[in-house]
Formats: sequence, C-alpha cells, structure tokens
Amino acid sequence: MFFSGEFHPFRLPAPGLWLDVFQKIKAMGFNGVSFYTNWALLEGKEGDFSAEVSSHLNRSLKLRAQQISGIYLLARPGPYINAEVSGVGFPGWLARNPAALRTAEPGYLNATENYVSSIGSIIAKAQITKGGPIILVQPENEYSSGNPPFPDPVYFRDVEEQYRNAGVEVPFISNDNAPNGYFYDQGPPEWPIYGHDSYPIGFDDKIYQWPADALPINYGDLHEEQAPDTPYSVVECQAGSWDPWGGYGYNKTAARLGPDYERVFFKNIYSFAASIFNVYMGVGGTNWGNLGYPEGYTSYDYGAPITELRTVEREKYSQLKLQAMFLHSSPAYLSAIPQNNTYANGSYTGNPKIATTALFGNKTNFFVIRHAAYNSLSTNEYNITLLTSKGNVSIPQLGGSLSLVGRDSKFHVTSYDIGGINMLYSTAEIFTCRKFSNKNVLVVYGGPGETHELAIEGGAQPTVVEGNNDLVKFGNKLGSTVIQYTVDAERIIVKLSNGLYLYLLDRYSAYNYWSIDLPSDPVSGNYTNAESFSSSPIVKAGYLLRTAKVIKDGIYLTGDFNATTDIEVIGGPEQTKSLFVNSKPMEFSQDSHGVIKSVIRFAEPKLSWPDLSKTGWKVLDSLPEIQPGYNDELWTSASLTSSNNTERNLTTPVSLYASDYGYNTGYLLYRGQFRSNGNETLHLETQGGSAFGHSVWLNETFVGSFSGAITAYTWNQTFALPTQKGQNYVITVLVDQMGFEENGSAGTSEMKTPRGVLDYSLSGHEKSDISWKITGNLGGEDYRDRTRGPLNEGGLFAERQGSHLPGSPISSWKSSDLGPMEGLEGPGVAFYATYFDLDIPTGYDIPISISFANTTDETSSVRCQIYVNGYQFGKWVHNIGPQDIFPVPEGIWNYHGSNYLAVSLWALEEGGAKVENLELVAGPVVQSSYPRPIEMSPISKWHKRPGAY
Ligand code: IPT
Repeated sequence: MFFSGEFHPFRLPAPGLWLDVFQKIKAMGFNGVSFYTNWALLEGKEGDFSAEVSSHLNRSLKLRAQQISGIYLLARPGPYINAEVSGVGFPGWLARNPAALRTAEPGYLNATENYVSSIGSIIAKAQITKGGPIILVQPENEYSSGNPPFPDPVYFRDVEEQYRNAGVEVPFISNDNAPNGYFYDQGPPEWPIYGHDSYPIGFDDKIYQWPADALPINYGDLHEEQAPDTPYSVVECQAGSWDPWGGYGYNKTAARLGPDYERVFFKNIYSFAASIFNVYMGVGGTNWGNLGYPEGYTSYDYGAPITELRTVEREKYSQLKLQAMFLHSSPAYLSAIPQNNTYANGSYTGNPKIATTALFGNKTNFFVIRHAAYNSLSTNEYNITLLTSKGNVSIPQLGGSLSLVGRDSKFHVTSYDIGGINMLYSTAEIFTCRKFSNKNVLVVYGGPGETHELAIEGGAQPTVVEGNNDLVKFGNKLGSTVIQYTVDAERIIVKLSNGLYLYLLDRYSAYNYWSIDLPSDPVSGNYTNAESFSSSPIVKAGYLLRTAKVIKDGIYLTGDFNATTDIEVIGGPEQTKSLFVNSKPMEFSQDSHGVIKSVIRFAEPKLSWPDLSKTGWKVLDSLPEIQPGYNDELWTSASLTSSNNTERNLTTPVSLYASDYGYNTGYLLYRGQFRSNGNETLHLETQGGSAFGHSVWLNETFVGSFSGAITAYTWNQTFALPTQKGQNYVITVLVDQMGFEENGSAGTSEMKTPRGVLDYSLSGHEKSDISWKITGNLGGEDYRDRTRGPLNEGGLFAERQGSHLPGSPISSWKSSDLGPMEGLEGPGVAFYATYFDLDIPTGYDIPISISFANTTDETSSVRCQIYVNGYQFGKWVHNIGPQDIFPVPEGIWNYHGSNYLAVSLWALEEGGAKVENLELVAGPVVQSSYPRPIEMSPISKWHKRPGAY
C-alpha cells in the first residue's frame, strides 16, 4: 500500500526543512509523499527552464526523501496541476498562445515540451529504477471534463509520451476528479493505473455539516466496474480545504475536516481495499511570492494534518497516525477482498442503525462499522456476529453490548495475527502490534467509556498488570481467553501467560504512542520493509518521535517535545542496556516486564526578538510615478493593436492586457497621457480576480480607488477628472492582480483571462486620444531575480528597484520611526524597510510569523506586502481578510544574524492608512532533534539594477 500525504515543496521554499516534513509524515506511519511541481515557477520565460531552481529540486528530491526519511514519492508534474496556484501552474506567457489549453493542438503541446522534457528528466533521474525515491508519476491532472474532443485519448497519450521520451519508466497513474472512469478501460502497462479524487464534503467552510448523502459508499462498486484489475487508488483524498479571500480561516477548516471526518470518511475508503491512498493536503504551505491563485490568500495551510508552521499539534495528525499505523501493522489488509456491501445497513448486527462493510482475507477479516446514517450524532448500541477462524461468533461473548458514539467509524478484525498468536477477534481498534524476542505486544484503543472485547486463541492466563481491575472481565470461551473492558483514560495493561502484552488505551492516550521503522537493508535505506518493521520499538513518548535505531545494546531515539515527557520503550531488542534520546544518554531503568522507563526534560528557551516599533525604519515613496516630471521613457509602450488572448476581444485601440507585454505577476501600473478638453470623466474597467483593487491618479491628484470585494473579479468605475482645457495630463492606474484563473475544463482557456485594464473611455475623446504605457515587474518575463523566481516581485517602484532585497541601500531613505505603523496620511504607496538581528536558540523549533493582528479599525482599505530577506511572504488585504498572521519559515528568516524586513503599504482611501500593530510572533515552541541551524535558502542581495526605472 502506498499511503501518502500531499506536500508542495514549492510552497516551502526552505529546502532545509523538507526532511523535517518527510520525517513527520513517516512518523505518522505513512510511506509516501505526493508532490506537484509548478511550471509557472520553473519556466517564467518561454524556452528558459530555470537551471537554478531545477538543480535545487533535483538534489533535494533525491536526498531528502530517500536518504534519511525513507519515503517513496509520487511525482505530479502536470503541466496542468490546478493546486490553487496562479494559472493552474501555467506560465503567464501561455496566455499569448492561441492554442486551446490541455488539448492535442500542436501550439499547446509544443509550449509544454521544454518544461516536460526538463522536469521529466529530473524525475527520471530520481526514479526508483535509478536508485531514487520516485515510484509513480501522474501526467496531467484531473483530465475529467472539457470541450470536444474530450476525453481525447490522443492528447492523453501525447502527454504520457512526452514523459516517456524524457526517460520516465515507472508506472503512470491518473487522477480523475471523481470516479468517472475516464480511460479506465485501457489500463496499465501502457495506460496509467486508474486513480481518482475524493472531496466528499467540499470547500464551503460556512457550514459545519455533513450532508446526508455525502459519504461515497459506491466507490468500491465503481472500482469493480471500472478498473478491477488495477490497485484501487484515491490520488487525492480530501484532508482539508482551501479557504477563500474573506474566508473563515484555516482553524475552522481543520475543525470541520477534523478527526471525526478522518475516522468516518477515510475508513469508508479503506473498506474498498485502497492500495494507493494520498491525503490532500498532508502538509500546509504558503502562497509566497504571488504564486497563489486569485481565490486564495497567502496561507495554504489547508487545515491539513501537518500545519503550515509544520506543527503536528492538530488532533487530525494523531488520528491519522492511528489509522496509518494500523494498516501498516496489518499485512493481511493488502490481500483482503471487499465483500458485496450493497446491503450494509443491519448486516452482521441485525441493527438497521448500524452499517457494516467487510473485507475478507485468507484468514484475517476486516469489518468497518459506522452508523447507517453515516453523519448521525447519536449513540447506537449493537451486538455483532463476525466470521472468525472458529466460524461465526457473536460478540460480545461476555454479555452487554458494543456502542458507536456520535460521528465515528471503527475497524473490527477477526483472526488477526499478532506475531504467531491468533487473535480471534477484537472490537477495539489496533494501533500496532509487534513480536519482540521476549514478548509480543498489541496496542489497541477505543473511545472513552466504550466497552470492547477481544479474544486471544489458546488458554493463556490473563493478569492485569496495570490499571483498574474493576474495568476488566475475563472469560474462557471458544478455546480463547476473552477480555472485555471499559475504556478508561488510565490505560490497562494485561499480560497473558503466553507472553503477550495488551495495552488497552483510550483514543487520546494512544496519540502518545509511536513506532518508527528501524533503518534496515542499505538497498532500501529507511524504506518500510518487513524486516525493519517487525523489530521496530513501540514507544510511548509525547509530541513527536522521528527516528529510532539500535546500535549494539543501545536504543537511540530522536524526537520533539513540548513538555517534560515520560518515555517508555515498551518493546525493543531484549538486550538493551542504554537509551539515548536526541543523542543524550538517558536515565535508564527497566521494569519486570522489560519496559524501559525514562524522562526527557523540557527546558523553556529564552526567547527575545526585536520590537518592530523600535528597530528604526526607513521609508521610500513607492509612487514617484505621480510626481511632476516623472520620466516613463523606459516603460513599455502599449502598442499592440491586436492580442492573441482568446478570452476577450479587444475593445481598445491597443491591448492593455498585462500578459500581452510579459507582465504576469504582482502589481501592475499604467500611465495614460492625454490633452484635456476641459471637461472629462474617465470610465475604467479593470480585472484582477477575487479581492483585487485599483487606485487612480490624475497627475499627482488622487481621483479614486476600488478597494476590492470577494466576488468582484472585474470592476467598472467612473471618475470625474479635475482637468483644465488644453493641459496635458497623465492618468496613473495601480492594479493589484491576484494571479491567473483556473482551467478546470480541458480545451478551454480560462487561465488566459486577462489582467489589468480591459477597457476605458474618456468623455469627449476618441479612445486613441490616450496613449498608454504599462509596467509590471522589472524585465517582465526577463525577470531579474533568478533566485526567487519569476513571480516574487511585481511592478511597484520599490520592487522594480529591487528595494525589497537585502543589502538595499536604505540609509539614504527618509527615516520613519514607526515605519508601517506610522503609515500614510493620504492615498499612495510607501515602502518601509528595516534591518534587525535574530538570535534564536538552537535545539528548538520556534516558528516566527509576522502579525498584523489586534487592529481596532477593521474596515480601512489598505494593502500591504511583506518581504523577508527578499522573499514576498504575505499579501495583507485588510478590508477583506481573513489572514492577519503570516508565517515565514526558518531558512528564509536568518535565525542567527541579520534580517531585512520590508513592507509595502498602499493606502486606497483619502484618509490614508497605517498598520496599527506589526509584530513578530512565535508559533508553538518545541524542543527539537531536527538538526539546526537550518540551511539558509538562497538569499541573493541587492545590486543596482541596470535599466531600472
Ligand atoms: C483537486 C485538484 O487536483 C488539486 O490540485 C486541488 O486543486 C484540489 O482539487 C482542491 O484543493 S480537484 C477536485 C476538487 C476535484
């Protein structure tokens, strides 16, 4: 089984932290990671695949996934990826290509060729056949709807062909957006393994509800119809959601798609014998540097099991660990066959309120229990009759009944192997089990207060060695020791005379248990394999355990701790004499059951960092364009009288679509010159996507703004211009565009939807009376900053000058004590910058974010962008929100030296604007074994930019 989490390396541009993420995924019991690559970031200029970025990717993919973490990879390079990135991963220059996107039109396929062959050969070098971690490749993405000739096998074959030509030899997998069955009948080896998405409760965070029919109970049947000969593959199983501008924030998302969702919805998928299962997202990320799509803001936390801050504190991380570890511990699951589950309500229980679906193996059977009304909040009692190696057995045997409490779903198993001991059945869910040389250990869990029963074949004598005796009943039936107990917050440990230890936990205590594969055979490195698994220790710890190894008679563990934590090594090699945690020798004691006990002490780090109202700021006017005498000689003249853009017919004498001139990212500026007739009103139509905005000046006079609205992708506005007849004027328009649109339907070209000024009129004039110039980022597609890539900087004066880059000579700028907290008294754009040192203690993971929170004024129209050491790490649209706190990873921050923080502030209203509070805030602090300092991301420095205007 390939059990993986989706992670977008390009959303964490600090490769020094990728291994951290891989280890946290591996620690959940997963063995895989699925990742997209983003064409728009790799080929910002047509024909110019970025070598800088690619060498990075190449090195990082191979080393970090494979070497230490032992994670297999599914590569999803697109070229279409969706992924809530600008233009679905399509570079802006594609907007000038008239070919229909995602079709076999040569214009489109040729445009993709350079990217696909370049990324394809990077992937090829990192394939498992070449000793790398990549075992699967998904070409395209959700080729699931479109204009005729959709579904076009010729096109799909062409995309595959491109990857094969680049040397990709591992199997392909597809990703239908639902089980539509496209191309299922072709199948491997030439066609991909058929895979699909599952997003059962959608993306609308306004409601915390599970609609009545949202549990996809027919996926198993569809798989049988569609692709029975291929492994059942859910390439994206919803594990969170994007959140739109003005949304409710990711903590709500995480709650809505929380541990109860994982229990009910994921177990439903496992009941179909999933072989390839990828949760989307496994890890949150950041839409830094304008890489996001228009509907989304900077954070792409997604409410994922691992947060954008890389913490594992969400309960859904722990819950998912229980599930993944169970499957990891259950090789019998791999060959179990889903039964005819059409009539699940009442089956096995006779209780119509309970639905049971089954998977039968050679010996071991698996049963998934849920409420018939899957979203029921009530408690349903049941008794159940299950097929075991001793025939049908009615459970519980020792009286009473079982219960399903609220939104829950459970696995019951029968005839389950615990290292040579047959467990006849268990209604408690299995976390893991191991056979060590001196004992067998089974760790099970249940909901608080529930009654569970399990039966171990043979007549072994049970003894409660820890916990409340009164909660346990023993019996001897069916030639087995039957144990019934009530789940308590205090664990119960039962020892059987056959050497089996049962750890009976409640779900929440189970979250503290870990079992990490030992490194094994050097050929597979740390990849999961039977040998490493069967001997890997079971450890009770706390926040996170990362790695385990055994050297001679010592056990070496690494992990992260957020409190002083008791450690118990419950099972491991028999002859252990010493324990090391995070390389430190620990106090060592072993009880009569062979359990090693110790304690790791948490020491609060001393934290201090600068108060941003005291670092001393400098300020630059970032709108010199409205000053008299401003020279726009070096700007691009808007001179194209036609456009290849297929999404909108030109209604102006010359195109003003930004991408027609190679400006594909960030802020856009226009200057229109005209001679006045003394009585003008200007009508303007701009387009920038959800939450975009614009401001307009006549010479240095502000004439108005559009502050943005969630549903306003386009805006029409009329301005009375205070003109005098016969004078020459310049109209300056600043447009915040939010990225290119999506392109979900093949053969359409929505991605090309233009950005910037669409149309205008000036009363009493021909349109041609205005002559326009345009700029975006300096150089457009010949972008200057090869390190941070083509999207990071937009068209603000300060950005064109590179003033966001460290080393920028700010000493010549004006001083501003409070910087952005001083702000502007009228509309305009200011650019603030400050240098300060950080000295953060090593040995800890201390995520630092920039906070704009705690403002009293919720409505003022102000847009800020923040840049840390040159990387744009936040786009704050105060009047729309919801994001006020912007995480910046270590590695972008320099935790042990100088940092350069810059903030652009665009005040859109007459009264000006300021940031009330700007501070550095720490996320959850953990004492961490992850090697620090973190390797710095490439931080190229400011130098005077030739040709900057
Ligand atoms: C699925 C996309 O494949 C993925 O890239 C991402 O956009 C995700 O949606 C939503 O976050 S498409 C699925 C909604 C059918």
